[in-house]
Amino acid sequence: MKTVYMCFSTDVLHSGHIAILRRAAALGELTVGVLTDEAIATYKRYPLIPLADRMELFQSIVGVKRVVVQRTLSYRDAIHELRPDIVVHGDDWQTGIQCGVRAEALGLLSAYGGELVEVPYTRGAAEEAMAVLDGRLNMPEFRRGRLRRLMQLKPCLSVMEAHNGLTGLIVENARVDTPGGVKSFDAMWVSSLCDSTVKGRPDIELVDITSRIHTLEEIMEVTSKPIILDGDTGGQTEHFVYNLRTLERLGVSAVIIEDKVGRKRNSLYGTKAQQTQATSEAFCQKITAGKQAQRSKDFMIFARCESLILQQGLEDALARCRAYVDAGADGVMIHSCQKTPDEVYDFLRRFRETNPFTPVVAVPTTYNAATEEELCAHGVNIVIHANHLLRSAFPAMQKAAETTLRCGRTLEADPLCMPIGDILSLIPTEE
Ligand code: SPV
Ligand code: MG
Repeated sequence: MKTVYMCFSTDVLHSGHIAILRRAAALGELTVGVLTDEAIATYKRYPLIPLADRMELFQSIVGVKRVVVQRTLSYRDAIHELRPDIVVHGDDWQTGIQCGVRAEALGLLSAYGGELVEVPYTRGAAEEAMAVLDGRLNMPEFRRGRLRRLMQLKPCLSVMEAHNGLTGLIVENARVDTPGGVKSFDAMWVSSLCDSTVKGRPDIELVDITSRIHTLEEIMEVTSKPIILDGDTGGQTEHFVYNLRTLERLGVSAVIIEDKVGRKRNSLYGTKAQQTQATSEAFCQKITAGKQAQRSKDFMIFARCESLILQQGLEDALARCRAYVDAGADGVMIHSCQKTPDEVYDFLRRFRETNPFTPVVAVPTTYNAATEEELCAHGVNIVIHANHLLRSAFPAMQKAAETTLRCGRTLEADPLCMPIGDILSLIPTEE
């Protein structure tokens, strides 16, 4: 009897899956691989049902001989360990993000005479129902808790800024095939710098909460990934406790507030701009009040420490961050505007002595030679790429404007632009 292998990432079984399982079981002795939560989270939404329960689900299906764990999207380990005569998969992986995985599997199978059987993928009523379920993932109750859950799954999250619906879609859908597997962003950062700049306003808490909420709504309307809001100073504590409940209700996963008072300026000015740090006590009170006001269990408040930005030294940063955690902060953000990550690494080395598990956020805008992998190895749990979609778009727009002015027509600007056909089909309609 031949041995057959199939791998599943789904957490809701429908008639289409049962049909393909029956066909696979008819080919021989069937082993089902169940993709880990971490592996699924690398290329699509994280599963609603955890791995152990999904394994049980498949174990109970007639025709499934055994169930194993598949740890990566790649079939390499499964094929090496099981050497199946046949791998079965839907033919939908011939294109799209999984086509590299398919090519690798084909190569590995052909090395020993194994065979790939592809079953036509049809989108029936059950798949439509699944799409509706997926569509519900942007509902606040699903989205809000997803950041906390991702932090439990992965040692370090990769977060990109989004400042409107379109950039939200870019962050939501960006995927790359790397030697380490398929990569996508884990969450979105709604930056005060970008949200202000895109409105032509300075980053001084001038764009009010109503406007910030409007930006959030625009992004949330078209995406499902978790959102971290840059809450600036959080404003007055009396207002912060109301505003954070609004954020919770919208489905924001976390707000990061910084320990400054008065006229807030962007941190990347360093000490060039006059800024005042809040007292540790006052900021702790704000954190505690926020945590007490919070209604959902999943929402998080991260405390952002500006001591390194304002050159107050490592000891001040450590004392403050420890106090902020004691006051109830779910994690800390240590910001730096140095060209190298050294002071952030020094901070982490010391901070981890007392707080081995407290989530730490870093924003490597100025020290961006440091990779996510390096930052993670030093103990960073969330890496925020804080302004790069806005900063990359602006030069292209400026160039298109100047080219048009210079030439008195737009022909010469065409190479800078997306083709009209592409822009028309960029946002699919539902009919
Ligand atoms: C932002 O993106 O608005 C931030 C990060 O607060 S920074 O610009 O580095 O201060
Ligand atoms: Mg900001």
